[in-house]
Amino acid sequence: VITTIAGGVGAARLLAGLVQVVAPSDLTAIVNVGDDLVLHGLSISPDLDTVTYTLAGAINPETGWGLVDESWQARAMLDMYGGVSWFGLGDRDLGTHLFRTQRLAEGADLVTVTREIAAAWGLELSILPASCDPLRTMVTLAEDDPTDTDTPPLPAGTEISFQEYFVQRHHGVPVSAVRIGGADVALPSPGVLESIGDSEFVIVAPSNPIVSIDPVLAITGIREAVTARRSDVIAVSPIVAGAALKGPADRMLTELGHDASVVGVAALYSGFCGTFVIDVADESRAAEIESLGMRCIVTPTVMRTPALAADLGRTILDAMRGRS
Ligand code: FO1
Repeated sequence: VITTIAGGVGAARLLAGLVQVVAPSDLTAIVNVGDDLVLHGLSISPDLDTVTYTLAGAINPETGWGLVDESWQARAMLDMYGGVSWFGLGDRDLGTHLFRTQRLAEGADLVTVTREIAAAWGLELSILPASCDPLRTMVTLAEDDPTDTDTPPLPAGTEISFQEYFVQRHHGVPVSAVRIGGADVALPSPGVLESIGDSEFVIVAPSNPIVSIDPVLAITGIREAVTARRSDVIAVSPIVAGAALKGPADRMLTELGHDASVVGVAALYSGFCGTFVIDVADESRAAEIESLGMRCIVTPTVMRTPALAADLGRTILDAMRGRS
């Protein structure tokens, strides 16, 4: 088995490449749940759903989240009532959250419910929430955030949830700190530590290091389990030529005092990761990465098409299987 530590869109694309080159039943994805939220009384797990929908070929290709062929009647009703509609839940997607919420209320754990959802989509890879316990990534605002049409103003120093930062405030306000709420008491889901320990190798997907990968590693025992496999851990940089392909990873790195470059990410990962994959655009930085004690692989990493994602998957396999 090959285990991938995953956030949302970048991880989902890589997994969609890997299933083209490895038997899906040999793949396990350990997925971030720090972005999860309860809204309208519903348990919503965006990264789990992004991975599931992408591998099912049902993701909305324009947004990278939510379902294709979506309609928005429920959201229109919320707008009519003056309800909470900043977090866009399409009608089809709502069915997933209704099912998850009901099954959790019946006493099923998040591993079971995630498996049921993946099975209904016909997926053979194993998608594991990093924890079944509540984990909440929280963001502290570095500056006053002025009001706009639908969000109230907030003073610098206010801590808000990840989705309030990412979606409600369009990740447009600088941050001064990120805290993974609940990480000190959350336990890894059943099977997570075993999967990391027993895998042929572990892939860290090109996801946001601070709000996608770190919330997984912050759960009791996971960072240690990954570190114990350091020489069998390969990470793909989410930063290419100093910029994030999607989302605020580059700005967040800078705001939190890191270098928004492949070298900055490699420095964050060097303690638990032995091989680091960078894009050809960053080739000139390879020696700096090797000076951190990591093997550096230079290859096209931008997964614009499923074929390019498969190529990246193949490069990762060759890099980890072709070692002496
Ligand atoms: N992202 C947005 O930018 N706006 C939304 O309204 C939104 C709704 C949403 C609903 C379900 C879901 O699974 C994901 C959704 N996302 C939305 C994406 C989500 O906020 C991000 O993909 C992640 O949490 C970051 O990895």
